[in-house]
Amino acid sequence: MSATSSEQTLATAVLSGDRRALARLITRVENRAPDALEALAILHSHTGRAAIVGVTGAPGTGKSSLVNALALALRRRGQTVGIVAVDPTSPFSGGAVLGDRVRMVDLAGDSGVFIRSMASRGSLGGLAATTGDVVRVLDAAGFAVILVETVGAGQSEVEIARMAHTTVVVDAPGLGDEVQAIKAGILEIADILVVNKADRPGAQNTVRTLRAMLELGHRLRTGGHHGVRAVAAAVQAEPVFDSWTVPVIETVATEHKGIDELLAALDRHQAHLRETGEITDRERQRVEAELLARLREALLARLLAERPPEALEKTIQRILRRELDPNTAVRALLEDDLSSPDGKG
Ligand SMILES: Nc1nc2c(ncn2[C@@H]2O[C@H](COP(=O)(O)OP(=O)(O)OP(=O)(O)O)[C@@H](O)[C@H]2O)c(=O)[nH]1
Ligand SMILES: [Mg+2]
Repeated sequence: MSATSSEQTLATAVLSGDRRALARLITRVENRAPDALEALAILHSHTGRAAIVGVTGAPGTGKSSLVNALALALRRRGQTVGIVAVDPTSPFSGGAVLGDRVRMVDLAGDSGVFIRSMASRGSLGGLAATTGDVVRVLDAAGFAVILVETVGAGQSEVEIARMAHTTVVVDAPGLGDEVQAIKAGILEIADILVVNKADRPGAQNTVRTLRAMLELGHRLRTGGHHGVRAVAAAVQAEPVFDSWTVPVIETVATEHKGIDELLAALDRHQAHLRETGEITDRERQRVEAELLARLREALLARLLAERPPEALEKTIQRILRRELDPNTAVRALLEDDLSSPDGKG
């Protein structure tokens, strides 16, 4: 049997709902097994039906607890749920010790739920690309909702959050100062803001701060006090994006409080995306970003494979010795012309 036909068999099994085949294929996708690409190619035409929801936020805010509670609520409505939890790599994520981190045990044994934890360390070929492929497999496998949990710190995590149709940013009261910077970076990608741990002191403060930040962001986007014409121009330029008001929802994930409200907000946002046509824009942006990222990666890999293995290190050394400047080095590497004494042809 050729590799192609065994991958075809695996893809067909995934499409027919075979959970073991699904787990096996995802492992191959994670390992970037070359023949997994065959299966992904087959599955692609079966994707596009799932609602993809990103859940992101600072370490320990309660993302996993929320995902767990949301998944249970979705199951109660009869929807199937795929969960991808991307384990943190960032130094910030030492926040919650491993034993303290929520395991999604409530969902174990339910065949309508599939949970996958992905180790972000040492992920070959880029974490965002791999997560994108895992989500694609779950989409093709027919899960109605796919929840993707990432710690909202670092470029690739933000990139992952952007793959979602709806991005939920989770905050909580009583976080340390180091977390404020993380928050600033991810607030702007929020479609829905959640203040979890609303049972803790200071929750109302967090809600007020977030509302103020949202209000400020909104005013900056729409031109604010710069006069009617500026506002009109901004509204004209971006009529769709500003028609959604980001809600701030309080939850106590561990007690399943506020989950119905969160679910209602998710439904509203999905409806908004469809009614305004923004879903098409988002998907186009997503495809473009993904294509460019993969192309960049492939071109770089091809270029480096075509050059002698020491070319890169030699170039670095020459730049360090001030014999070569980075711009000239790039041109020389592209033209495969590093042999000439002045580093240029
Ligand atoms: N008091 C209170 N504790 C909560 C709530 N939600 C989660 N927790 C606790 O907060 C801790 C961290 O929760 P997780 O759900 O693991 O948080 P997380 O954001 O997924 O954490 P990382 O994935 O490590 O970034 C756990 O001990 C939870 O039991 C809540 O609403 N109220
Ligand atoms: Mg977690």
